[in-house]
Amino acid sequence: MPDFSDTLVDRLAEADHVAVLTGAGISAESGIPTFRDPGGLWDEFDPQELANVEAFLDNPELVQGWYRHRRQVVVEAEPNAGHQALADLEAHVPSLAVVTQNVDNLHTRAETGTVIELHGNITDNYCMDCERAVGAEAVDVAIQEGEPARCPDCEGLIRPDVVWFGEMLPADAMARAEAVTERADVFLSVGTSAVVHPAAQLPVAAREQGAYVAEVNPDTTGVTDDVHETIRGPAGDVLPALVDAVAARVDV
Ligand code: BV8
Repeated sequence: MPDFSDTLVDRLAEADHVAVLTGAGISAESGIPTFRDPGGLWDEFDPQELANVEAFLDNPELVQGWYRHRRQVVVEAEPNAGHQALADLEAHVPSLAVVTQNVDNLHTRAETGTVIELHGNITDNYCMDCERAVGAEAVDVAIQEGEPARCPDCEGLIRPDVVWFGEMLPADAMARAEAVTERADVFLSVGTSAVVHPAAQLPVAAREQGAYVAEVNPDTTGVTDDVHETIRGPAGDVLPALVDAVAARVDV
């Protein structure tokens, strides 16, 4: 049985506003590799080679191919018990917001009501020049022909609608994430190494404004020293048990 405290269950049962920051770890049990774990995405590739504009312009076909591969993994993946537990939690708290660093769409596919995507979404692509949206199939066809995928309107390079290193996060998503963090009574940090900023700052900001902050992760992270409670375990085990405990407390 995952070892969370009665305090956390009580705080969640009494909370008006709950915010949850998620990272790649919540999708690990859906078969999507994380970034920094052994065998993760960065094991194969150096982030400087792939997740930034310079790398993309230097070798668009490699980066487009990497995202195409990741899109295929994501499309074949299913939300797991951890995603589902967060969707279920919505029935037991007045307001829940999931702020995700993930680009895999799995919180949305688990039908969580409020999902704030800080780093974009891998299913969407757009032209770097005219910025029109371009379907993933246009990318797939071009790559199969051994060419970088280009915009059907202006021939500009097509890129995934994700935030690369050195790029600003979408202003509206960041503003919404800061707002739900600011008013949270309870803030959960789930499945993130908490090394990428500005997302990694959110659990710290939550604690500073008075939220009860707990972390769900098999390992220590960049915010382990900043949270009130650390629950060591996989999200797919911890979150369903936690939501069951909250439901039992709320529904009495
Ligand atoms: C920006 C692209 C303005 C999309 C990604 C302040 C301080 C230091 C550095 C900076 C700073 N401000 C800005 C920076 C620079 C940089 C940064 O943070 N660098 C770090 C690495 C030092 N940030 C930026 O460039 C951001 N832009 O701030 O613009 C600016 C710019 C320059 C300079 C100043 C200001 C842009 C950040 C977004 C970058 N894009 N990816 C894509 O291809 O997906 S980052 C990448 O890491 C992913 O998006 C991912 O979401 C993100 C975070 O990783 P995690 O999700 O945490 O995944 P990770 O593998 O690391 O950890 C998984 C965890 O899960 C582990 O802890 C593991 O134990 C756990 N786990 C495993 N299994 C389970 C589990 N947990 C639960 N259950 C399980 N079963």
